[in-house]
Amino acid sequence: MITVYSDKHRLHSGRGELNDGQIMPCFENPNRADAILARVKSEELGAVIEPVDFPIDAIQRVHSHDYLTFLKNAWDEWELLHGDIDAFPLIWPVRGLRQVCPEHIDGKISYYAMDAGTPITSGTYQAVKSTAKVALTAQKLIADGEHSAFALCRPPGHHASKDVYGGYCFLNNAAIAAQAFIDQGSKKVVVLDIDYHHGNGTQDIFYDRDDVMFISIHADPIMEFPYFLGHADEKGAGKGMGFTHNFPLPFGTKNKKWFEALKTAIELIIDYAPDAVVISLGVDTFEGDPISEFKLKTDDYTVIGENLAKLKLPTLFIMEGGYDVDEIGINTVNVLSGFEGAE
Ligand code: SS9
Ligand code: ZN
Repeated sequence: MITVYSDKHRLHSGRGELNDGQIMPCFENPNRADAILARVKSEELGAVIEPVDFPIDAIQRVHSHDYLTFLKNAWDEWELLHGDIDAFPLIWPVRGLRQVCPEHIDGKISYYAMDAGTPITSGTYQAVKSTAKVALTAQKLIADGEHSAFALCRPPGHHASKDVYGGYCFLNNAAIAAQAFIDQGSKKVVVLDIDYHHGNGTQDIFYDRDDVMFISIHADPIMEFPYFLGHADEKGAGKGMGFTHNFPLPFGTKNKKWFEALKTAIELIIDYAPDAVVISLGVDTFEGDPISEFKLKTDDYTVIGENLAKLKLPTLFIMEGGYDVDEIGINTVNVLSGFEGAE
Protein backbone atom coordinates (compact mmCIF):
# COMPACT_ATOMS: atom_id res chain seq x y z
CA MET A 1 0.00 0.00 0.00
CA ILE A 2 1.29 3.45 -0.91
CA THR A 3 1.60 6.02 1.89
CA VAL A 4 1.29 9.74 1.17
CA TYR A 5 3.21 11.88 3.64
CA SER A 6 4.56 15.41 3.94
CA ASP A 7 7.04 16.76 6.46
CA LYS A 8 5.01 19.97 6.56
CA HIS A 9 2.88 18.56 9.40
CA ARG A 10 5.75 19.75 11.59
CA LEU A 11 4.72 23.36 10.98
CA HIS A 12 1.78 22.76 13.32
CA SER A 13 3.24 22.21 16.76
CA GLY A 14 1.36 23.69 19.70
CA ARG A 15 3.06 24.48 22.97
CA GLY A 16 0.10 23.38 25.02
CA GLU A 17 -3.61 22.61 25.33
CA LEU A 18 -6.11 23.11 28.11
CA ASN A 19 -6.71 19.68 29.65
CA ASP A 20 -8.20 18.86 33.05
CA GLY A 21 -7.95 22.52 34.03
CA GLN A 22 -4.28 22.92 33.20
CA ILE A 23 -2.19 23.88 30.19
CA MET A 24 -0.42 20.66 29.30
CA PRO A 25 1.90 19.65 26.46
CA CYS A 26 -0.15 18.87 23.34
CA PHE A 27 -1.19 15.24 22.97
CA GLU A 28 -1.47 15.96 19.26
CA ASN A 29 2.18 16.58 18.37
CA PRO A 30 4.65 15.95 15.49
CA ASN A 31 6.08 12.82 17.16
CA ARG A 32 2.83 11.04 16.27
CA ALA A 33 3.40 11.28 12.52
CA ASP A 34 7.11 10.54 12.90
CA ALA A 35 6.30 7.31 14.76
CA ILE A 36 3.79 6.20 12.12
CA LEU A 37 6.15 6.97 9.26
CA ALA A 38 8.99 5.08 10.96
CA ARG A 39 6.76 2.01 11.29
CA VAL A 40 5.50 2.25 7.69
CA LYS A 41 9.16 2.12 6.66
CA SER A 42 10.38 -0.57 9.05
CA GLU A 43 7.43 -2.84 8.12
CA GLU A 44 7.99 -2.10 4.42
CA LEU A 45 4.31 -1.33 3.89
CA GLY A 46 5.10 0.17 0.49
CA ALA A 47 6.30 3.34 -1.22
CA VAL A 48 6.10 6.65 0.61
CA ILE A 49 5.33 9.55 -1.70
CA GLU A 50 4.99 13.33 -1.35
CA PRO A 51 1.62 15.01 -1.91
CA VAL A 52 1.06 16.82 -5.19
CA ASP A 53 -0.38 20.32 -5.36
CA PHE A 54 -4.14 20.87 -5.65
CA PRO A 55 -6.03 24.11 -6.18
CA ILE A 56 -7.90 25.37 -3.11
CA ASP A 57 -11.20 24.44 -4.87
CA ALA A 58 -11.18 20.87 -3.57
CA ILE A 59 -10.95 22.19 0.01
CA GLN A 60 -13.63 24.82 -0.66
CA ARG A 61 -16.04 22.04 -1.62
CA VAL A 62 -16.18 21.24 2.12
CA HIS A 63 -15.12 24.38 4.00
CA SER A 64 -16.62 27.85 3.70
CA HIS A 65 -14.71 30.69 2.11
CA ASP A 66 -15.00 32.82 5.27
CA TYR A 67 -13.63 30.01 7.44
CA LEU A 68 -10.66 29.42 5.13
CA THR A 69 -9.93 33.16 5.10
CA PHE A 70 -10.06 33.15 8.90
CA LEU A 71 -7.62 30.21 9.12
CA LYS A 72 -5.27 31.84 6.64
CA ASN A 73 -5.06 35.14 8.56
CA ALA A 74 -5.68 34.05 12.16
CA TRP A 75 -2.06 33.70 13.23
CA ASP A 76 -0.89 37.03 11.78
CA GLU A 77 -3.81 38.89 13.36
CA TRP A 78 -3.26 37.17 16.71
CA GLU A 79 0.52 37.64 16.76
CA LEU A 80 0.19 41.35 16.01
CA LEU A 81 -1.88 41.81 19.17
CA HIS A 82 -0.58 39.12 21.51
CA GLY A 83 2.89 38.17 20.28
CA ASP A 84 4.35 34.73 19.65
CA ILE A 85 1.95 32.80 21.90
CA ASP A 86 -0.41 29.97 20.82
CA ALA A 87 -3.84 31.33 19.93
CA PHE A 88 -6.87 30.13 21.92
CA PRO A 89 -10.53 31.14 22.27
CA LEU A 90 -11.90 32.56 25.51
CA ILE A 91 -15.67 32.63 24.91
CA TRP A 92 -18.14 30.64 22.84
CA PRO A 93 -21.36 31.76 21.10
CA VAL A 94 -23.58 29.48 23.18
CA ARG A 95 -27.39 29.48 23.70
CA GLY A 96 -28.73 33.01 23.98
CA LEU A 97 -25.84 34.62 22.13
CA ARG A 98 -25.85 35.56 18.43
CA GLN A 99 -23.94 33.67 15.75
CA VAL A 100 -22.49 36.78 14.14
CA CYS A 101 -18.77 36.72 13.39
CA PRO A 102 -16.92 39.59 15.13
CA GLU A 103 -14.04 41.55 13.62
CA HIS A 104 -11.58 41.35 16.53
CA ILE A 105 -9.32 38.30 16.25
CA ASP A 106 -10.15 37.18 19.80
CA GLY A 107 -13.82 37.22 18.87
CA LYS A 108 -13.23 35.49 15.54
CA ILE A 109 -11.28 32.67 17.17
CA SER A 110 -14.11 32.21 19.65
CA TYR A 111 -16.64 32.20 16.80
CA TYR A 112 -14.86 29.46 14.83
CA ALA A 113 -13.46 27.27 17.66
CA MET A 114 -15.29 24.45 19.42
CA ASP A 115 -12.79 23.79 22.23
CA ALA A 116 -9.73 25.06 24.09
CA GLY A 117 -7.57 22.07 23.21
CA THR A 118 -6.62 23.21 19.73
CA PRO A 119 -3.93 25.89 19.47
CA ILE A 120 -3.43 27.92 16.31
CA THR A 121 0.30 28.47 15.78
CA SER A 122 2.46 30.27 13.22
CA GLY A 123 2.54 27.30 10.84
CA THR A 124 -0.91 25.86 11.40
CA TYR A 125 -2.48 27.04 8.14
CA GLN A 126 0.43 25.80 6.01
CA ALA A 127 0.44 22.46 7.81
CA VAL A 128 -3.28 21.82 7.45
CA LYS A 129 -3.33 22.86 3.79
CA SER A 130 -0.53 20.40 3.16
CA THR A 131 -2.40 17.68 5.08
CA ALA A 132 -5.51 18.18 2.94
CA LYS A 133 -3.26 17.70 -0.09
CA VAL A 134 -1.92 14.49 1.44
CA ALA A 135 -5.53 13.25 1.59
CA LEU A 136 -6.32 14.43 -1.95
CA THR A 137 -3.15 12.83 -3.36
CA ALA A 138 -4.06 9.50 -1.76
CA GLN A 139 -7.64 9.87 -3.05
CA LYS A 140 -6.29 10.40 -6.56
CA LEU A 141 -4.18 7.25 -6.35
CA ILE A 142 -7.40 5.32 -5.77
CA ALA A 143 -9.30 7.23 -8.45
CA ASP A 144 -6.46 6.26 -10.80
CA GLY A 145 -6.85 2.57 -10.00
CA GLU A 146 -5.05 1.69 -6.74
CA HIS A 147 -7.16 -0.59 -4.53
CA SER A 148 -6.06 1.19 -1.35
CA ALA A 149 -3.88 4.04 -0.10
CA PHE A 150 -2.83 5.54 3.23
CA ALA A 151 -2.94 9.30 3.80
CA LEU A 152 -0.64 9.93 6.77
CA CYS A 153 -2.49 13.08 7.80
CA ARG A 154 -1.52 15.20 10.79
CA PRO A 155 -3.16 17.09 12.43
CA PRO A 156 -6.37 15.02 12.19
CA GLY A 157 -9.59 16.30 10.61
CA HIS A 158 -12.80 14.56 11.65
CA HIS A 159 -13.90 17.09 14.31
CA ALA A 160 -13.69 20.01 11.84
CA SER A 161 -16.90 20.94 10.05
CA LYS A 162 -17.63 23.38 7.24
CA ASP A 163 -16.67 26.35 9.42
CA VAL A 164 -15.60 25.07 12.85
CA TYR A 165 -12.23 23.86 14.15
CA GLY A 166 -11.45 21.96 17.34
CA GLY A 167 -10.60 18.56 18.76
CA TYR A 168 -7.11 19.07 17.24
CA CYS A 169 -8.72 19.35 13.76
CA PHE A 170 -8.83 22.24 11.26
CA LEU A 171 -9.57 20.84 7.81
CA ASN A 172 -11.65 17.70 7.46
CA ASN A 173 -9.30 15.57 5.38
CA ALA A 174 -11.70 12.60 5.17
CA ALA A 175 -14.62 14.78 4.07
CA ILE A 176 -12.45 16.55 1.49
CA ALA A 177 -11.40 13.18 0.07
CA ALA A 178 -14.97 11.78 0.09
CA GLN A 179 -16.21 14.90 -1.71
CA ALA A 180 -13.40 14.53 -4.27
CA PHE A 181 -14.65 11.01 -5.09
CA ILE A 182 -18.16 12.40 -5.64
CA ASP A 183 -16.86 15.29 -7.75
CA GLN A 184 -14.96 12.83 -9.93
CA GLY A 185 -18.08 10.81 -10.65
CA SER A 186 -18.59 8.40 -7.75
CA LYS A 187 -22.30 8.01 -7.04
CA LYS A 188 -21.95 6.70 -3.48
CA VAL A 189 -19.14 6.94 -0.93
CA VAL A 190 -18.97 5.74 2.68
CA VAL A 191 -16.95 7.41 5.41
CA LEU A 192 -16.43 4.87 8.17
CA ASP A 193 -14.98 6.59 11.25
CA ILE A 194 -13.31 4.22 13.71
CA ASP A 195 -11.52 6.85 15.79
CA TYR A 196 -12.34 6.66 19.52
CA HIS A 197 -14.08 10.05 19.29
CA HIS A 198 -17.21 10.75 17.29
CA GLY A 199 -16.47 12.40 13.94
CA ASN A 200 -18.87 15.28 14.52
CA GLY A 201 -17.41 17.39 11.70
CA THR A 202 -17.79 14.70 9.07
CA GLN A 203 -21.30 13.84 10.24
CA ASP A 204 -22.36 17.48 10.08
CA ILE A 205 -20.88 18.03 6.62
CA PHE A 206 -22.81 15.12 5.07
CA TYR A 207 -25.86 15.01 7.37
CA ASP A 208 -28.45 15.95 4.74
CA ARG A 209 -26.94 13.95 1.90
CA ASP A 210 -27.62 10.47 0.54
CA ASP A 211 -24.49 10.24 -1.63
CA VAL A 212 -22.06 10.07 1.32
CA MET A 213 -23.00 7.66 4.08
CA PHE A 214 -21.36 8.39 7.45
CA ILE A 215 -20.86 5.58 9.96
CA SER A 216 -19.07 6.07 13.28
CA ILE A 217 -18.05 3.76 16.13
CA HIS A 218 -17.00 5.82 19.14
CA ALA A 219 -17.16 6.53 22.86
CA ASP A 220 -20.67 7.55 23.90
CA PRO A 221 -20.92 11.36 23.84
CA ILE A 222 -22.83 11.30 27.14
CA MET A 223 -19.38 10.62 28.64
CA GLU A 224 -16.79 11.72 26.11
CA PHE A 225 -15.60 14.48 23.79
CA PRO A 226 -17.10 15.88 21.58
CA TYR A 227 -20.08 15.51 23.99
CA PHE A 228 -22.59 17.27 21.75
CA LEU A 229 -22.96 14.91 18.79
CA GLY A 230 -22.75 11.19 18.08
CA HIS A 231 -25.89 9.74 19.68
CA ALA A 232 -27.52 6.65 18.19
CA ASP A 233 -30.69 8.54 17.26
CA GLU A 234 -28.83 10.87 14.85
CA LYS A 235 -29.73 9.26 11.53
CA GLY A 236 -29.52 12.09 8.99
CA ALA A 237 -31.89 14.81 7.77
CA GLY A 238 -33.98 15.41 4.66
CA LYS A 239 -32.84 13.18 1.84
CA GLY A 240 -29.91 12.23 4.08
CA MET A 241 -32.29 10.50 6.50
CA GLY A 242 -31.01 6.97 7.07
CA PHE A 243 -27.51 7.73 5.74
CA THR A 244 -25.87 8.49 9.10
CA HIS A 245 -25.27 5.66 11.56
CA ASN A 246 -23.78 6.06 15.03
CA PHE A 247 -22.54 3.32 17.33
CA PRO A 248 -21.80 4.93 20.70
CA LEU A 249 -20.11 2.52 23.11
CA PRO A 250 -19.39 2.78 26.85
CA PHE A 251 -16.06 3.40 28.61
CA GLY A 252 -14.14 0.16 29.00
CA THR A 253 -15.31 -1.28 25.66
CA LYS A 254 -13.15 -4.27 24.68
CA ASN A 255 -12.73 -6.05 21.36
CA LYS A 256 -15.89 -8.20 21.56
CA LYS A 257 -18.38 -5.31 21.71
CA TRP A 258 -16.29 -3.15 19.43
CA PHE A 259 -16.13 -5.81 16.71
CA GLU A 260 -19.89 -6.38 17.00
CA ALA A 261 -20.38 -2.75 16.05
CA LEU A 262 -17.87 -3.10 13.21
CA LYS A 263 -19.79 -6.13 11.90
CA THR A 264 -23.02 -4.11 11.77
CA ALA A 265 -21.17 -1.24 10.11
CA ILE A 266 -19.76 -3.59 7.48
CA GLU A 267 -23.25 -4.99 6.77
CA LEU A 268 -24.53 -1.43 6.28
CA ILE A 269 -21.70 -0.76 3.84
CA ILE A 270 -22.42 -3.93 1.88
CA ASP A 271 -26.13 -2.99 1.59
CA TYR A 272 -25.28 0.55 0.47
CA ALA A 273 -22.75 -0.75 -2.11
CA PRO A 274 -20.59 2.38 -2.42
CA ASP A 275 -17.99 3.03 -5.13
CA ALA A 276 -15.34 3.76 -2.50
CA VAL A 277 -14.78 3.69 1.26
CA VAL A 278 -12.91 6.33 3.25
CA ILE A 279 -11.73 5.11 6.65
CA SER A 280 -11.22 7.78 9.30
CA LEU A 281 -8.51 5.77 10.99
CA GLY A 282 -7.95 6.67 14.62
CA VAL A 283 -6.10 4.29 16.91
CA ASP A 284 -7.02 6.10 20.13
CA THR A 285 -9.27 3.08 20.84
CA PHE A 286 -6.04 1.45 22.10
CA GLU A 287 -5.90 0.29 25.74
CA GLY A 288 -2.77 2.38 26.33
CA ASP A 289 -4.11 5.62 24.90
CA PRO A 290 -3.59 8.46 27.41
CA ILE A 291 -6.88 10.30 26.71
CA SER A 292 -9.23 7.41 25.89
CA GLU A 293 -11.23 4.70 27.66
CA PHE A 294 -11.52 1.81 25.20
CA LYS A 295 -9.45 -1.33 25.56
CA LEU A 296 -8.46 -2.56 22.10
CA LYS A 297 -5.16 -4.44 21.92
CA THR A 298 -2.39 -4.30 19.36
CA ASP A 299 -3.48 -7.51 17.60
CA ASP A 300 -7.05 -6.24 17.27
CA TYR A 301 -5.85 -3.65 14.77
CA THR A 302 -4.71 -6.37 12.38
CA VAL A 303 -8.18 -7.93 12.60
CA ILE A 304 -9.77 -4.54 11.83
CA GLY A 305 -7.75 -4.37 8.61
CA GLU A 306 -8.66 -7.96 7.69
CA ASN A 307 -12.36 -7.22 8.20
CA LEU A 308 -12.25 -4.05 6.11
CA ALA A 309 -10.54 -5.96 3.28
CA LYS A 310 -13.53 -8.30 3.07
CA LEU A 311 -15.54 -5.43 1.59
CA LYS A 312 -13.39 -5.72 -1.55
CA LEU A 313 -13.91 -2.02 -2.18
CA PRO A 314 -11.42 0.73 -3.05
CA THR A 315 -10.36 1.92 0.39
CA LEU A 316 -8.71 5.17 1.39
CA PHE A 317 -7.25 5.28 4.90
CA ILE A 318 -7.06 8.77 6.41
CA MET A 319 -5.11 9.13 9.66
CA GLU A 320 -7.09 10.65 12.51
CA GLY A 321 -6.32 10.28 16.26
CA GLY A 322 -4.10 8.09 18.44
CA TYR A 323 -2.06 9.55 21.28
CA ASP A 324 0.05 6.70 22.64
CA VAL A 325 3.07 7.73 20.62
CA ASP A 326 5.06 4.60 21.53
CA GLU A 327 2.41 2.32 20.03
CA ILE A 328 0.71 4.50 17.42
CA GLY A 329 2.94 3.28 14.59
CA ILE A 330 2.47 -0.39 15.43
CA ASN A 331 -1.32 -0.13 15.77
CA THR A 332 -1.80 1.98 12.65
CA VAL A 333 0.39 -0.17 10.44
CA ASN A 334 -1.28 -3.30 11.84
CA VAL A 335 -4.59 -2.10 10.35
CA LEU A 336 -2.94 -1.44 6.99
CA SER A 337 -0.96 -4.70 6.85
CA GLY A 338 -4.02 -6.61 8.06
CA PHE A 339 -5.91 -5.10 5.12
CA GLU A 340 -3.19 -5.96 2.63
CA GLY A 341 -2.60 -9.45 3.99
CA ALA A 342 -6.29 -10.28 3.62
CA GLU A 343 -6.70 -8.84 0.12
C1 SS9 B 1 -8.97 14.86 27.09
C2 SS9 B 1 -9.21 16.06 26.21
C3 SS9 B 1 -9.56 15.64 24.84
C4 SS9 B 1 -10.03 16.50 22.61
C5 SS9 B 1 -9.69 15.22 22.00
C6 SS9 B 1 -9.72 15.25 20.51
C7 SS9 B 1 -9.29 13.99 19.89
C8 SS9 B 1 -9.24 14.03 18.45
N1 SS9 B 1 -9.03 15.18 28.50
N2 SS9 B 1 -9.65 16.72 23.96
S1 SS9 B 1 -9.06 12.51 17.61
ZN1 ZN C 1 -9.92 10.68 18.56
